[in-house]
Amino acid sequence: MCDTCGCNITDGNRHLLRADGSHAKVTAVSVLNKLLQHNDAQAEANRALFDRHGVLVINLMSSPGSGKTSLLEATIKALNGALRIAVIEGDLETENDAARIRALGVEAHQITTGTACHLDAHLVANVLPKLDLENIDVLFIENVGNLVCPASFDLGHHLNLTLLSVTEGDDKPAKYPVMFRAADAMLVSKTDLLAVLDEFSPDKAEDCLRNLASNAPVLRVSSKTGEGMREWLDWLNRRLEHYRNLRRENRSLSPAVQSEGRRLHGLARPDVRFKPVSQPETV
Ligand SMILES: Nc1nc2c(ncn2[C@@H]2O[C@H](COP(=O)(O)OP(=O)(O)OP(=O)(O)O)[C@@H](O)[C@H]2O)c(=O)[nH]1
Ligand SMILES: [Zn+2]
Ligand SMILES: [Zn+2]
Repeated sequence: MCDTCGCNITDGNRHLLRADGSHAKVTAVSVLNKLLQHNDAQAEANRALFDRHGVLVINLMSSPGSGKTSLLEATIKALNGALRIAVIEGDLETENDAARIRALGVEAHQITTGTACHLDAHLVANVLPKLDLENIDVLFIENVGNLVCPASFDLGHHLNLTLLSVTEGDDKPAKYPVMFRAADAMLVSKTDLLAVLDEFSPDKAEDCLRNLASNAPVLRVSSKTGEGMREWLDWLNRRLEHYRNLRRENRSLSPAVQSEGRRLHGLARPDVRFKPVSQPETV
């Protein structure tokens, strides 16, 4: 899919393909492989920066319209200043989501990806100079609405949060295992609609997740009614405490970046022989 649609090349990493020719004389697949190596190196640099400032970074992923921005709005309101939050928003087009967050008095920066259906580490790095990391406890990165690609790209974050709204069907973890296997927690969102969507079974959704050998917690939340917000905030606070304890020992957290998703991007097909690649340039 993405190796043919070209979504691996973003405004963040396009410069890596330019005139010096370093990536110009290789096959399309090995170009993509090199871009992924650059992405991983940039992600490590991003994470090291977050760790220096003690900022816990959470990547929010789900299909379009599952309620990511609404969850962030409800979270900001419920926290009522108890944690210092900042948000990076990823969408193909528009500043709408960042504007919604800013309306609540919270710093938000929008990345518009144009055609790319996921964020990458370079796109995130481009906005980091705008953030006052020393005065942020938790940075949420709302990824582009897409149930496949975002799980394949390390942004330098620490945790993955995957939303599944009750309007999407309870079999989504089975159909999109790449995304759900990556989740450090799965949020079943829009639970207020369960009253009219009796075909959605939260238990079945959880069974589908367990069938992926995941033991990630499953939280049920409605941003509209506030149901489940306490459990969600408890999870968030526990993860922040855990992260801070790790940082005291100079350790950190790494997300589960999905190699299967890379295969979907044509980067690790067993039938493809990669040319040797040099180490990424300094990032
Ligand atoms: N009933 C109900 N509707 C919700 C809830 N959360 C979000 N919605 C609605 O779902 C729609 C999409 O919500 P968003 O928060 O914009 O979803 P998103 O995942 O950020 O969307 P993209 O950024 O476009 O992928 C909006 O009309 C919201 O009002 C909820 O808990 N209950
Ligand atoms: Zn959104
Ligand atoms: Zn993609």
